[in-house]
Parts: sequence; structure tokens; C-alpha cells
Amino acid sequence: MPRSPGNRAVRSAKSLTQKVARLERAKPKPAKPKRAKPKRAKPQHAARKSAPLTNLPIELYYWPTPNGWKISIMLEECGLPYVVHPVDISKGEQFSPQFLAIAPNNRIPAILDPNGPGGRPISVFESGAILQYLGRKAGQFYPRDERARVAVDEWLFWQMAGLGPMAGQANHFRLYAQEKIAYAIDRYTNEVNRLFGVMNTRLATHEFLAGRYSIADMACVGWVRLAERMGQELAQFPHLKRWFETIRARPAVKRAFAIRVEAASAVDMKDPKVRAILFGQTAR
Ligand SMILES: N[C@@H](CCC(=O)N[C@@H](CS)C(=O)NCC(=O)O)C(=O)O
Repeated sequence: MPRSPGNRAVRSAKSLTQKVARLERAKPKPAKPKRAKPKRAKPQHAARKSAPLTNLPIELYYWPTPNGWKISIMLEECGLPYVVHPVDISKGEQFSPQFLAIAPNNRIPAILDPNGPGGRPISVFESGAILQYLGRKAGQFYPRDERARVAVDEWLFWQMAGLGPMAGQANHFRLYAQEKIAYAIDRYTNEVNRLFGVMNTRLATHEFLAGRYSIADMACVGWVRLAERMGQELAQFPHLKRWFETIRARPAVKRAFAIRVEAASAVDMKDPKVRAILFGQTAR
């Protein structure tokens, strides 16, 4: 469970970069290695189930969307302590210099781990990179065995490059575009349909996308949760439906989906100010 869920907005008093620097200073610098017999190279941030985890929580910069859910699900699944910092993307908080310092693409999610590699803080943006980082850190849901890891990466990248972008556009043209453009609606609704079919076929012979439950499933589940608004009927995809219901029933997933951000339920997507912030973006 997040330590202090709630409505705290992105910190404004101290920038995140200052915060990272402060945390850096507070940590004892790792002792310089003495010249001794050469040791076998070890990954700096070896993933072991028993790796000591800090008691300083991971900071999750979050908004309740399919990309945000990926990370709250993973943190809940791993039992890693975390705090939620809502980033109100309808108000433009994703453009604050503090947030951009850790997430230069002005998109949630992002994390700040006070106890990163070498015991020093690290920030990570892009949900796929965050899932892989947390998987390595916790040694869970991201197998170390190369064949198993390749399978997870395949489905994770498939989500990041395919399902996520296509579903995002389907959502946009079906729900948010003021002008209803039939070509765009059909194009993206059909693509989501095709991609759901790809998952359904895979899940006919595999319990989960990469065999065992993994970060690849966590990346996809939030999009399947929104099937209806993307014009999809889960009854058409029985294996996908079975998979979705299995994952949705997991206690960690239930906890992640239950995180409330009051401000998010009050967002009016018809408000011209909100629309200008979300849909009028160009290079800055
Ligand atoms: N590829 C990014 C996509 C993240 C993304 O699109 N986040 C959306 C919410 S689901 C966002 O922050 N939107 C803010 C905006 O459009 O300005 C990731 O997977 O982390």
C-alpha cells in the first residue's frame, strides 16, 4: 500500500533535482575499492529477491491512467514501499520544471528511488523502463533467465510500441476529438481489435503473455480494462477475458486500481482549458 496516498501535488518548494542532490549528499559515498585481486564483474544493481530494500519509499509520480496503473500494480505486487505524488495532467503539472527534471517527455509515470544503484537516488521515466527497473530491483516478475526475459521483453515492447499508442489514439478519436472523424475512429478501433486478437491467440496457449505472470501483463492490463470505451467487446476474446479476470482478481491489482485521486474524477474533458493543455501541445 502506498504510505501516504492522497492529493499532494508535485512538490513545488524544492525541485526534484535539488532533492536528488540532497539525498545524494546524505548518503555515505561508497568506499573506494582497495586495490586487491580483481573480482568478477557484478551488475551494479543486481536483482535478488533478498536484496536489502531501503525504508525510504519510492516516490511515484502518478495520475490514474493505464500508464500510471502499470507502476502502482508493480509496486503493490512487489510490496515495495512507495508514496504517490499525483501530477494533475489536466492542469499542466506535467510541464513544471520540477517534473520535467525527472520526466523530460512531460508524461506520467515517473519514479524517484532514493535507494537506487550503489545506494544512491535514481529517477526513471517511461513506464516500460520503470517496470524493468523495478523488476530488476525487486527480482520479481522479470525473470533473470535469458529466454524467459526475452519473452517478457517481447510482450512489454509490444505493449509500449503497439497496444499503448493505438489504444491511446482510439480513445482520443472516439472520446475526446470534437470532430468525429470516421476514418480515424475506424483505423484505431480496428487496430485495437487486431491487437486484442493477437493477445487472445497468445493466451489460448499460455496462461500469461510471457508464460508466467510478469511486468508484460502489468503493462497491458490497464488497457484491456478500458476495452469498452475503445469499442471492444471482451466476449469476442474468451482467452483475453479469462486472463483479464485472473489478473483483476489479484489482491495487489485490486489495491492498485483502488488508489483514489479525487482531482482526477473532477476533470472535465470538455473544458477548453483542459483541452488546450492536453491536446494543444507542440514543441516548447
Ligand atoms: N510512453 C509513455 C506514455 C505515458 C503517457 O502517455 N502518459 C499520459 C497519461 S496515460 C500523460 O502523462 N499525459 C500527459 C499529457 O498528455 O500531457 C510511458 O509509457 O510512460
